[in-house]
Amino acid sequence: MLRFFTAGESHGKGLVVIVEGLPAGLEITKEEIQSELARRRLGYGRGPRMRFEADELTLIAGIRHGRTLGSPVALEIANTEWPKWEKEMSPDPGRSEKILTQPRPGHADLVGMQKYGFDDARDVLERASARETVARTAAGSLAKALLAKLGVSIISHVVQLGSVTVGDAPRPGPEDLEAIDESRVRCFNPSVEEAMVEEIKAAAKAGDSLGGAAEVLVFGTPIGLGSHVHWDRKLDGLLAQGLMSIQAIKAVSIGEGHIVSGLRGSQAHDSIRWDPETQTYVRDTLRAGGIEGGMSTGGLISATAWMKPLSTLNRPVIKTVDVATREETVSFKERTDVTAVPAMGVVAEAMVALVLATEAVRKFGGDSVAEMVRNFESFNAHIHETPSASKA
Ligand code: EPS
Repeated sequence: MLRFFTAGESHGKGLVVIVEGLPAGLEITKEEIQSELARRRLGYGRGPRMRFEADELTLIAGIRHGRTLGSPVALEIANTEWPKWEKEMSPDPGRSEKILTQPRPGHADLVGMQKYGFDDARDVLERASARETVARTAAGSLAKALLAKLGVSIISHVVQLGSVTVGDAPRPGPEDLEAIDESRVRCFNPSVEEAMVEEIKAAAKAGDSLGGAAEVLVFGTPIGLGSHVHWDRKLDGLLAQGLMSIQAIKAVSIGEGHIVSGLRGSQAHDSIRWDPETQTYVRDTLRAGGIEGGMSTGGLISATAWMKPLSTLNRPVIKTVDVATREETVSFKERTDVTAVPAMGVVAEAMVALVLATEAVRKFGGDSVAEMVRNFESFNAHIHETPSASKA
């Protein structure tokens, strides 16, 4: 079984991630992981911290001479800002001189303080922070490398930023990722890119924040990841959980799930045809997003995640209460991003990769990548024998 754990606070010494269950012999380099971390920093509208905080990566365990050993992989991403925070975030006994008693609405602050019995919101917000997505992105790069061995590639693009959407613009293909990453908002439709940037500029001027949505597309998914047999094995459910767990995500749709619910059944499904040329079953539409009955159909997977506008604003206007006095106040001003939607797409790719790699390991198994690929090829060689209609 493939699983991963992250640890680390936003202004702590660093983040660590352990990925367990990767087969042996997977080629991976520090540069590959580092380049995914760099992609997560993209996007117009990020705060000043993106300029001065470097994601300093160290491969700690599980990789030797550029290949996984089959043992747990441990990675560390140091916070280069640590010297400034060493006293405030010290693990040694003591107490902060700057207790935060004004929980910011929309964050984990208040309920986290109540649940864990803290009087300092920093005890909650440090771990709730989306800085943790650095560790997920690093883990996701390993999952992507494994999936690539099965011919799978994953991209994302921003489909909404604030009130600007891409509309019916054509979907990008795997070869378009570079162009998407070059866009200031990671949007594939150049005609709306400027409007998105303008909306970010206007929100920044007003000290406000913006949400939006990114679609993740998966090309070349094997048939049959996930299962219909149990609620917690359904691939759409697993993807929804993975995406919803990203900080500030409030809605997830698989394929056109958010649209087809308003249509008639005759308009809401993907018809199936046999393609003699490729010797595969094909669905020409993407309404189910490549997943039927909780299993991947082998077609393009589409999953979209919607992010709320970040709740930390540069203009403190949202009402809250000082928990020390119970007096009304406004949410304190913390340096923040205007929007993180372009970066969220990269994190969403990582979560989708981790879910799919977990299911691929479950289905094809194998202690080495070579064994896993053999199992995968064997499954593929027989896939269209059942049902045997094509032979009739
Ligand atoms: C974050 C708030 C900001 C972001 C941070 C996530 O941090 P700060 O208030 O220290 O500037 O910059 O994101 C990252 C550091 C990162 O690497 O993504 C939050 O509260 O979630």
